[in-house]
Amino acid sequence: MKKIKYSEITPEKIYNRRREFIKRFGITTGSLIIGQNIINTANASTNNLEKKITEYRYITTYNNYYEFGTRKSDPVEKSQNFKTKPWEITIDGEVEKKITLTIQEIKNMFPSEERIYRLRCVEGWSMIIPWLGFSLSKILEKASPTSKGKFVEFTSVYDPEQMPGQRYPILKWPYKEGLRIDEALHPLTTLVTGLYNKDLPNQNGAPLRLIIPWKYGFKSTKAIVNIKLVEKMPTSSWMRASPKEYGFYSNVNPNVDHPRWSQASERVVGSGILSERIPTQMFNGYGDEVANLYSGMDLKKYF
Ligand SMILES: Nc1nc2c(c(=O)[nH]1)N[C@H]1C(S)=C(S)[C@@H](COP(=O)(O)O)O[C@H]1N2
Ligand SMILES: [Mo]
Repeated sequence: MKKIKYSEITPEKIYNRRREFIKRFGITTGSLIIGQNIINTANASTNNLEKKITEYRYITTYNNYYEFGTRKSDPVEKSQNFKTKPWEITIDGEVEKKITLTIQEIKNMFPSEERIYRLRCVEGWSMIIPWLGFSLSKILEKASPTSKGKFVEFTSVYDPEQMPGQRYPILKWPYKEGLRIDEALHPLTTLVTGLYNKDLPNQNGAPLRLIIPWKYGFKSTKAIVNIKLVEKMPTSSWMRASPKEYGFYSNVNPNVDHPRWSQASERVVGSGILSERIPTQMFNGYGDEVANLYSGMDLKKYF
């Protein structure tokens, strides 16, 4: 076997060797990562994505994170000294039990598992990312939402000293997003603690971010500090900035164009020299799991 230099051992190499090991010995992902088996229903539809996982270098250098600047290279360049320790997350609002947990407490209480999901950005590109995380519903259940908790609002950290982008009014800071309670409780809605089997890099939203696989990427709030149950539909930062372009639902939908461009296809980041474009799928390919959340709704109106 060829000897590997330390400098060659990228997170991607470690990840691929682990997968090779899993394939050969038939050990499940869950048992290897966290010492227990998890039957992961949320992962049922992701198996066919495995072969096409986007390379680590693209996932971690081509980012949207306006707190660190609007260029794709800003997050990796400007977030490396961002402090994610100590870090607390509060779940409050319309709950019976308000809770505040450190990121370490969250990691201990809610074991992360691998979830390979496609991230489809509203700008028209996508990546397939091996996230580490757990269903948001797990942590919401602990707080016991009251019957008034009809929506969930997510808030990112506000720290202009560390986040140069927050010194400019590009968006209303802090970054906010929202989900309907049934969307938030759906098992695919994931709180992410890592990717490629490692902690989240700062540029991808450390220490805790969201991923909602059937919605455009901007719904996936990074660096979350507060999760609030609320009675009324929250106004997200993007809705506030441009309500005609960004709706509350923002489900991936090839039939509803952005006012300034088509949403019918997407460029797969890192898929060769002539970056491949593929047709965008309704609900980003997760329709079997989530279409029932919107039965009877006009998705052109509720975009
Ligand atoms: N706090 C915060 N969260 C954010 C953003 C942001 O600018 N600030 N950008 C969003 C957008 S537009 C996308 S496409 C995804 C990108 O996630 P990635 O960089 O991990 O691929 O993060 C989303 N979450
Ligand atoms: Mo995005």
